[in-house]
Amino acid sequence: MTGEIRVFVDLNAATMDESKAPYGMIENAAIAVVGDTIAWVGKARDLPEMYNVVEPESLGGRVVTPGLIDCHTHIVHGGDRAVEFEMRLNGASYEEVARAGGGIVSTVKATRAATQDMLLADALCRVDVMIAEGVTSIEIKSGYGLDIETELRMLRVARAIGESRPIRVKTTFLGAHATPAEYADRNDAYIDDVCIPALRAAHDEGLVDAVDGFCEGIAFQPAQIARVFDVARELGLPVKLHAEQLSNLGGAKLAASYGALSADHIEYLDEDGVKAMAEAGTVAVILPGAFYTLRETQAPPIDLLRRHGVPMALATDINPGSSPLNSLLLALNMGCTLFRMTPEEALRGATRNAARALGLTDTGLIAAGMRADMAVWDIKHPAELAYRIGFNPLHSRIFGGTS
Ligand code: DI6
Ligand code: FE
Repeated sequence: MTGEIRVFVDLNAATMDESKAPYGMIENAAIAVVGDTIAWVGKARDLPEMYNVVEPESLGGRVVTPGLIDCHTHIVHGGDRAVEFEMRLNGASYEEVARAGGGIVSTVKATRAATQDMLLADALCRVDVMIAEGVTSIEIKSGYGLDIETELRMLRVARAIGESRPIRVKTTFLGAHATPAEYADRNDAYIDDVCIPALRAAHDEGLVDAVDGFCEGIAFQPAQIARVFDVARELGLPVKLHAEQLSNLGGAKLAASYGALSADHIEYLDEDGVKAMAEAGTVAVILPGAFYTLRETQAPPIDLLRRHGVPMALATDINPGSSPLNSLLLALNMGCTLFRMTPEEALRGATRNAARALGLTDTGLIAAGMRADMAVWDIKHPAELAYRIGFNPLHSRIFGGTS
């Protein structure tokens, strides 16, 4: 390892290492960083002599966690759906909203009309809120273009976000998010004419890190998702899937059969699907924001996931319709309060397991060899991160070893 050496002391390190105490907690710890990599972490009294070459930096007894990771976002999009939100609360039905041009259709229209610079400026406002909450990695999906050019533009914006801010971006192609108006009732034709060609073009341009789909009665059937996943496999891209959000079409089982990184939402997941995910090592991404916004009643099977050892991640699913949730900390609180996850499960869901859901092996954990992506908090116990509602105790963020 080469680069500047930094040594942090007077801290309690919630390393999230599962083999240690709860939260992988090391009290009265020290962390040595060389360049952008964690070189050593342990009790301060055990700090190796070789790191006594620099003036240690005191963190004032604060708690340090891995940088937070939001592993499921639609943070790039045009426009917003505030008026639709108001219509619904004034009694309009989902159908009346749709007839008035609401729903995903309205976001597609706004996204197609926006330039790359407009989409970037809009998204950066939301990304800055995430950064201010200690997020160091974020996943960003396409899926509001639903034509080749706009899907590519969304992914170019996602890449530009990673170049414009101290945050790591993993992109996901979500052409199979919805069928655009010009292909109404012609889902298969849309998959053939637009979705798959857009995926190939995006891959050729180096814009795609993973491929996703929306497997639901109002979106795409498993057989249609499989056609997109077959192309992803041909291109050597990992897959993930919006599955069992509103019904059980066997989406999670399909995703697991492709060795998916994750199956997301999964409110209607059954034990058969849980077992398939466990066998495939597929992460369950829990998305309380959509459940809360849509006032759903079917919670994801947290106990089944625990029993079968399926890793659980937690994310905002920030999108202008079903989950306009810009706070990963609030998502932690929702995961606990709405779905009865423990605060430790919630924090692991926004660090170690969120990294797993993105196929990242060098972050989400404070350990030697991992990227020095960390968050320093004005809290006494890590449970405070899920406990408080609408409170951001971030003191400072370290991204790639730099504050
Ligand atoms: N599931 C959802 O809840 C969102 N997309 C998806 O796959 C809905 C997105 C929107 O309402 O704009
Ligand atoms: Fe989503």
